[in-house]
Amino acid sequence: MGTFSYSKKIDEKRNKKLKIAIVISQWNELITSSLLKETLKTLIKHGVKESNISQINVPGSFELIYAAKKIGTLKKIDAIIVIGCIIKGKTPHFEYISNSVSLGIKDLNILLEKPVIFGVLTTQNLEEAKKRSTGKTNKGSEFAISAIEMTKI
Ligand code: DLZ
Repeated sequence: MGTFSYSKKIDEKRNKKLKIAIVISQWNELITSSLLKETLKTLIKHGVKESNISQINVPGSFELIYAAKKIGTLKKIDAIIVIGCIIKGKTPHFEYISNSVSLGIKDLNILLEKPVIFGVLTTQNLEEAKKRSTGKTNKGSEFAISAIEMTKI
């Protein structure tokens, strides 16, 4: 599994002004709510004001694309983080949804004038999803730091 470490100096003064939108899928809500919690904690720890973070819930990961596109047309948002969890099941849905979502978010990064961070877990089972959304391996912190860093470009 890949690792992520980011040790650049944190510019809290700068980050105070950032406006971040987070779009959260309600499918596998146990996982996405835990990812969201860690994302929020990390953004705030790095100086982003809670009042500058907006949250939009969508039914499933497929809907992340539309909601991110819509919020992305707002000038006052500096970065968007989409959070979802797609778990492999017995149907081919996993491939269809994960391919569509990753390509859809990639397209938004080309179309929109702001970064869209891909905070979607795609896992073989629930255990794997739990591992990536709890404790020290909670991926939410990576999503938050990626969003902050991308606003510098
Ligand atoms: C339908 C579906 C399935 C089978 N699995 C997931 C999943 O593991 N994770 C997820 O976020 N969403 C899933 N969905 C729902 C779709 O993303 C979407 O909400 C519906 O197909 C309605 O458009």
